[in-house]
Amino acid sequence: MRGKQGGSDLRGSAGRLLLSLAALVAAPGLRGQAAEPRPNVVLILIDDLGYGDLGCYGSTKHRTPHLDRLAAEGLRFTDFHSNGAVCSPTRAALLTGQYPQRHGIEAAIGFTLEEGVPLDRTMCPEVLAPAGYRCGVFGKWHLGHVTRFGPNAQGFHESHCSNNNPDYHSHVSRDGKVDWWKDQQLSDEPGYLVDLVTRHGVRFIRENRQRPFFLYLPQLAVHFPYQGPRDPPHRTSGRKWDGDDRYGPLPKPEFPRAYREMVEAADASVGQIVAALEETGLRERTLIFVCSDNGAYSWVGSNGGLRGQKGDLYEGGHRVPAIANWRGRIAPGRVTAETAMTTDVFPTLLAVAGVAAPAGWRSDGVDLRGLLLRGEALPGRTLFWRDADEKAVRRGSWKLVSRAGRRELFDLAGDPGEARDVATARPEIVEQLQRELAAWERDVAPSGRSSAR
Ligand SMILES: [Ca+2]
Repeated sequence: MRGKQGGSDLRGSAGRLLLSLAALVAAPGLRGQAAEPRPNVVLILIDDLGYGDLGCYGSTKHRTPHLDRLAAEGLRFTDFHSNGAVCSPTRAALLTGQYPQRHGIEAAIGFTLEEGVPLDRTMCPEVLAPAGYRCGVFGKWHLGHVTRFGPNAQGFHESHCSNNNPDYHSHVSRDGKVDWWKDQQLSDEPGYLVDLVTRHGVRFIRENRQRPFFLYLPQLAVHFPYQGPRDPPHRTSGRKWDGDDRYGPLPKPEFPRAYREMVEAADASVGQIVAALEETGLRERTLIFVCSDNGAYSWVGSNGGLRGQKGDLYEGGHRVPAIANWRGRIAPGRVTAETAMTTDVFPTLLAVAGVAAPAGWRSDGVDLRGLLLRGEALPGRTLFWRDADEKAVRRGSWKLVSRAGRRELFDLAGDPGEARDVATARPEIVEQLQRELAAWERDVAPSGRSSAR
């Protein structure tokens, strides 16, 4: 068929007519493409935000009108998962579209200069930039020390970032050093860190209104130290802040108050970013995606009744809020129970941008565009989490949690709180998930360690 109808057979008047018709059909599309620039992407990651921390996810403690509105005017996920239960693995998955284990990142990265996502791995901006995107990141990097594994070395054109979670006012990290870097060079500036992230984000939007951009805003809030905008600075340079003093200057009973102010500051930041998109006329040309990198610590935040907290492979550690908003493209008022993960973000951005995946690169995630734009169901698949000896596998509503030498099986459809272990009753499902886990571990392990880290 292909040979018969191919170009070499399009001879004579009939062939010319066919070519003319083809040109007529193609022309509006080509003109449309030329007239319409590629869409922008604003990716906002809120640090340690729990499943129950936003109004639109049931919080009665925090006022989050901007995120609630973004959800009401877009798509809200009820079954979205971070790849890790702590910061770095999820961030690695978000920007590479692959399981963090492939990059040797399974735990939170410390202050060592030797650990980070290897520079030879492909991150979103390295694919978007050649397609004409201006790429900026402002906030918490935490994918390796920025002087060695920083965002500019991974394709971002500009960055102003921390390695870790510095004091919100003094910008001193737990290692006793100022931690605020512009383009991988130490460059401190005064201000509450949540506001600095917003300020850089707004400036970036205004400066790049004439061309497509990818703006990644990994907010420092709501990770400790617990400091609202009006709380005092705490950490000073030259000593470590690794004991209980790492949580900030406040007595423990005041943590929830500061935490609320931080959630609300992150929400206000989202409001300002959206306002900047409105002001520049880019709202209809911009996909906004918001999610968290892991669950909340339950002594300050809420995981919405899920079991466990940050650091756990129960749902409270990795089921997180996620909101997609794109005025005119994503229908308002939708809620989806489709199961998605941070590895899905990269392939989704490529699809939205109309940019081909690089040769030889394969994502562990799926493109969510059909779900976002048309409400299409996602393909069935098995998802995996691992933090050293703690592991979890999810297929459909079944979830196997393996920890401390014990395997528990939960049916999340009727038991989202993982209260009833049915491993004994359903050994065949335990066996099947265990087999898939073993195969996944064999798959990710060999390339997970790099000598060039
Ligand atoms: Ca985190």
